Amino acid sequence: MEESINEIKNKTLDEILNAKNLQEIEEIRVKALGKKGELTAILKMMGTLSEEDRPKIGALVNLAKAQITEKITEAENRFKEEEINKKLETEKIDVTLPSKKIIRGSKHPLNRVIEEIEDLFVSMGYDVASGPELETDEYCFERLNLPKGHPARDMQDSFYITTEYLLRTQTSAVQARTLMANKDKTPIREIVPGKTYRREDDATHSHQFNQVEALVVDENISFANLKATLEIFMKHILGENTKLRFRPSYFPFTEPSYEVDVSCFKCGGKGCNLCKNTGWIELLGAGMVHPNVLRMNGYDPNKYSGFAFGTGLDRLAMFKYGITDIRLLYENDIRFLKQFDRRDI
Ligand code: FA5
Repeated sequence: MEESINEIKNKTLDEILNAKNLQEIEEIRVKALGKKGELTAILKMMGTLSEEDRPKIGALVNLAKAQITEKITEAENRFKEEEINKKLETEKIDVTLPSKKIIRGSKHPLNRVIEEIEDLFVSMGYDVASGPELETDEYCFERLNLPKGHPARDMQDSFYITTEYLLRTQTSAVQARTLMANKDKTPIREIVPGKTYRREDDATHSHQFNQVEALVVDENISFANLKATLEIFMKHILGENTKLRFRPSYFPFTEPSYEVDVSCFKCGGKGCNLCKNTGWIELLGAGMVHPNVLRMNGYDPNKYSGFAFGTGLDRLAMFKYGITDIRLLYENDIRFLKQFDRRDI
C-alpha cells in the first residue's frame, strides 16, 4: 500500500510539473484529491487495515496530500501570474500616443457680437428686451410716427404678410411696445437685439439681418447722453481709438435725427478701400425720441425726453472681423465658422 501511495504521489507531482495551464492543474487535483480521487480512494480503504498499519498509512496519505496540495498551489499561482502578465502586455496603453481630436463647436460671430453688446449695456443698467418678428403695421410704423401713406415708409422695403401684418423691418418696433407697456413709468433703459427683414439682397444687404436698438427715456435726457453712450458702445466694440461723426439725417421717430459714422478701424481714418477713401464708415441711425412718439405711446413730451439708436449687427460683425460678404454669416459653411472657435478674438 505504501508503494502505491508513493507511486500516486510521484506520478501526480510529475503531472503537476508538466501541466500547461490552470485547467490541467484542476484536472490533476480532481484525479488525485477529489471525491473519487486516487488518494481519497486509499483513505476510504483505511477501515480494512490493521490497527498498527492504520496510523502509519494515514500519516503517509496525509503527507502525500499535503505535498501535492503545496505543488498545486504553487503551480496555480504561477499560471495566474503568467495570465496577469500576458494581460498587462496585450492591454498596455501608450500614454505618449497623440489623443483623438475632440471636435468642438464654435460661437457664431453674430452671437459673439450680440453677447458682447449685451454684457456692456447690462453693466450700465440696461434691460435686454425682445419683441415679435411677425409684427403689426401699428407697432412697426404707425406708433413710430409713420402713418399709412407716409412717404418715409418707402425707406424700408417690407415683406407684408397681410395688410396688417409684416416681418418687422426694424427693431424700433419694440420701442413703441415698451413705451405702451410702461405708460409713463421711467426710467426706461433697454436694448433690443433681434432679427429684422427687408426686401434686399447683395454683398452688404441681406433679406434677413440683425439690428440692436437702444431706447432711453427719462427726465432731462439730452443729446449729450446719446453721444456719450454711443462713444462708449463703439469704443468697446471697435477699439479705444474709434472716433464718431454725427451727420444730420431723417427718421420719422426721432428729432433731431443723425446717421452716425465711425472712423475706419482698418486705416484709422486715413482712407482705404474699406472706407472708400473717406476715412469713415456709416454704422447706425440715431436721434432724440420724437415728441409725437412719446405722446402717442403714453408719455408727456413736456416732462420726458429720450434718445434711441439702431445699428446693423451684421455690419458691426463684418467690420469687427473683416468679413467682406454679409451672406457668409448665413451660409453655415463650417470652414468659415471654424475661424471663430478661438477664445481671444
Ligand atoms: C433703421 O432701421 C432705424 N430703425 C434706426 C434708428 C433707430 C434710427 C432708432 C433712429 C433711432 P436704417 O434703415 O438706416 O435705420 O438701418 C439701420 C442699420 O441697419 C443700417 O445702418 C445697417 O447697418 C443695417 N441694415 C439696414 N438694412 C440692412 C440690410 N438689408 N442688411 C444688413 N444690414 C442692414
